[in-house]
Amino acid sequence: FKVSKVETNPIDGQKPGTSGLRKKVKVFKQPHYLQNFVQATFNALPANQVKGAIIVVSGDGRYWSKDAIQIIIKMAAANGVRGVWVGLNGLMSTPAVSAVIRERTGADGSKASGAFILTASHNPGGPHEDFGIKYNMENGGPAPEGVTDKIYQNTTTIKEYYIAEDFPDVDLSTEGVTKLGGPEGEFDVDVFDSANDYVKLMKSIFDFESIQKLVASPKFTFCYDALHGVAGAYANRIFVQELGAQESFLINCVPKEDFGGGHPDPNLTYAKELVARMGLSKANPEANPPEFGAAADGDADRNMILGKRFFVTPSDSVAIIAANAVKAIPYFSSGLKGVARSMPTSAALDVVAKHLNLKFFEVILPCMLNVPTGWKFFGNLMDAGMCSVCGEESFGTGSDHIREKDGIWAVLAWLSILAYVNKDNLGKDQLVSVEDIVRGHWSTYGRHYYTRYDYENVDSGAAKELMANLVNLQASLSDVNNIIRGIRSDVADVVQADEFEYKDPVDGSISKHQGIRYLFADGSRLVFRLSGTGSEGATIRLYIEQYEKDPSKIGRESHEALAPLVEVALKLSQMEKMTGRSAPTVIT
Ligand code: VG1
Ligand code: CO
Repeated sequence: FKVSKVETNPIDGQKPGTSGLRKKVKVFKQPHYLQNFVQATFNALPANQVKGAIIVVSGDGRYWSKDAIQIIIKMAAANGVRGVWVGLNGLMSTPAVSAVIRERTGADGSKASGAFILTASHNPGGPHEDFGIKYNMENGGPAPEGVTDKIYQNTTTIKEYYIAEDFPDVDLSTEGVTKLGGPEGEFDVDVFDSANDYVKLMKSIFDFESIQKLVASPKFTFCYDALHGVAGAYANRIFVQELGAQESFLINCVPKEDFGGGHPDPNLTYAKELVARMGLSKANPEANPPEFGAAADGDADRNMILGKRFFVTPSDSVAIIAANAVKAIPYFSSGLKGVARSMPTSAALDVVAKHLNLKFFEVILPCMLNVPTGWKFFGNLMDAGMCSVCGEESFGTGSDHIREKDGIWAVLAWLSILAYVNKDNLGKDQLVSVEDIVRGHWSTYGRHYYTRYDYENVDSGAAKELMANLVNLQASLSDVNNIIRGIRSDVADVVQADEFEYKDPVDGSISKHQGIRYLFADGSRLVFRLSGTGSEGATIRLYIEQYEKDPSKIGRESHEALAPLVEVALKLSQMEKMTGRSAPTVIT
């Protein structure tokens, strides 16, 4: 076949956000739109990661993925790539892509040097919804800012792209290698089921036998909701075939291009069916909920963990995993290298890190770091051997087994903890529940009351103004405290107010304006950020946190405990006046 050089012009707005370029499908379908971005990426990479290299192309299966995969294969061939690895039916979860880059070896011993991941994660899919693309590097993690900046620069100057137009479409529904001669010699497309690679990796981390014993106990019931995302392509294999769960424990586990019309975001608002099954819906009370529930987002890197009538905040989840990892998960048995969380994530993990250092397990070089949101910031720490377990309040949890957050890994981590604490209990009447584990954790470490308010699709101008006002206010702490006194008398004083700035301890790079922080004398916190993953308007995120050490006060309802801080946050930011919103779109 022949290579066509197609003339093109730069298209505005191709700057990748927190996790790649995410736009409406109709934007991606514009002539040259995807092609410009893909060529800009090839041009941004070192030549040896393109010419003669193997790249992975796959995604969460959302609408338009298959067309995009065929286009990228043709462009890869034309740019001198030697082979493309594609998940069966174009499906691969984001964590599986990371695992495949790091672990998979081709028939001839080759390794992949990077991946195009086609996902808009937790954003809805379908002809009128979102599509997305991001590039992951050789370490299996998202391209660092240096590379995404270069990609963006290239999109602003691009004049031509290369494509093998007469290259036949590849059948993505059959496993196997298609050998086709490329312009530069060999060119193969390898279609394979990444569940094999992923299961192999999970088995090297967790004790599947102990989880099987838990799952086999008739008292242990479970519900896993893939929200019709790509997690469904792994769920049956892992939970049913490997661990022996009943098929009826899985819901919405058939991947769909439009996620069944839903919003594939694993939280209490969007994972409605699971929330009802777990007995957490007031309108729809369930008489006998399962012991354990979990959900994933579209690309399966996020997770929500639930117990019977009980919600585990993601900030608590990572703290509890870290506190139990050494004894419950073989991969960590020799200790944690360090733990990290994103800045808006609660400090529950910090408290665990301090304890681990003092008395709990033998820990090698424990360190605790706060990073900006976006998984790429964790990758550097992991590559440098500084971090074993990390998490974000946004339902992201993971470890250094790969360089992405990992939804199914988090579920297996919780199953491992449940299996560990119940190992002598399986014959008894009552299992130690998820709720018991969390309450036990609070009584040891104290509780971080935590909530996040999201205002989605707010007018961009209004959102920017709200943020600018909050920054201006930070100039005088005494003014801030006067305003707060006028709102409520029962909150502590603000002792520090700033914009979060992160200096990467590994490469020294500095990321500024990573969130507006108000820190209170009692450890409470308000954080305001604008989302970098939306595709329309602006999304304001408000994070509210309060630490309670007194064991007699850790059992309150979260919204009651946080009411004073919520009121302060809304009035201080003039949320309703500036955005016209009297309530957030989503509360988590
Ligand atoms: C959100 C989350 C952030 C996460 C990012 C990518 O970003 O807040 O914690 O890293 O999504 O997750 P933002 O900028 O919208 O707040 V995913 O599952 O969308 O790759
Ligand atoms: Co995701």
